[in-house]
Amino acid sequence: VGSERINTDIVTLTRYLNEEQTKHKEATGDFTLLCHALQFSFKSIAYYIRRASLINLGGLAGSSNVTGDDQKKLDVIGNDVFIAAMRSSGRVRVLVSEEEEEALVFDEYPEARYAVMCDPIDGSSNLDAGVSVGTIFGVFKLPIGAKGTKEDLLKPGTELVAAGFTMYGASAQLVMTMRGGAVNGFTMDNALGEFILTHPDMRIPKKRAIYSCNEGNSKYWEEPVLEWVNSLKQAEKPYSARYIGSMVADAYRTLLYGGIFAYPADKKSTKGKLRILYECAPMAMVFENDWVAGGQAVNSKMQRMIEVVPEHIHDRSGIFMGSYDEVQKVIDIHKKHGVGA
Ligand code: P6P
Repeated sequence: VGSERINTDIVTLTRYLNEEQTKHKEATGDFTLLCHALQFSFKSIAYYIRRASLINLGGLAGSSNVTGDDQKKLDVIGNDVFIAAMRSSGRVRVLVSEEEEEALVFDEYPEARYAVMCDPIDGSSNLDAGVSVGTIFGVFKLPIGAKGTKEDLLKPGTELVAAGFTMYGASAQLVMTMRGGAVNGFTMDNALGEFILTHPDMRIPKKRAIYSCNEGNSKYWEEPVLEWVNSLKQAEKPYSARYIGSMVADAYRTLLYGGIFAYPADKKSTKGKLRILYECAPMAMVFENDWVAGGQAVNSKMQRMIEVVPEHIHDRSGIFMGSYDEVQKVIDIHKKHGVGA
């Protein structure tokens, strides 16, 4: 060991959650137990993804999910792992998953007070190419007396009590935030089997000349979007283009480096591609939760993404999210075209 002392005061996710609970005198511990079940599902999915190519979990499972994506074997396993972890926690009443057409209601826990939505393995079409995929999740607390139906999830992101995502890259990176709290990043230490707090209180840079969108769709883009992208390319110092095609990977880079990620609604996908409940709303909470991280997230009508209410559990939206100033550029151009406030 050199002169510097090794940090032995490690903050694991488990410790962080337990300490957070002590800050809320009225806490019953239910939310903490739910978060421990979330933590277990991330560790378990990370395990399967890491072994996928070794135990032939790559490739298609031969089925397709409600939104028509070809289901990869890992999608199915990730979904099963997530559902089992939420159900067995005994703290979840109703669960919406990208992989399930209907909401799952856990009747065996009529007193459970939480509703969870998730995309167990988002970006899975990239799996065989070794591109980072992730789990995106959000948590609502149900009102007293709620029956636990899918309508309990048709709420704006402003009502989320927690949201975040885990990116399965070189190591598993968890980014999560709780209502009114900071955005914290945790890195999985495989030796310890623990998520370690490595990025406390994440703040997204106010601006950065990086834009992230699939320009293969530009033929279908509306005029304001075309003008916005062109303005970045023609800037005195042109922007860099970075697009991975896996939302959690593009989101994580944008959160760390700054810039903007966009998946606009367009003439082909008039409601957009990304799903409100388990992609757009959780990401919006991470990027602008009470403005803590300092970013912005808006839909294609320039409404705050976190205020948008889905019409059904698999409803979609356009989204622009990232550095405050970069999203403001989009808002200002749309305003010039009469779109938005
Ligand atoms: P495209 C992955 O399928 C996903 O849902 C997101 O993770 C990603 O941001 C987007 O779709 C990529 O879509 O049309 O660019 O391949």
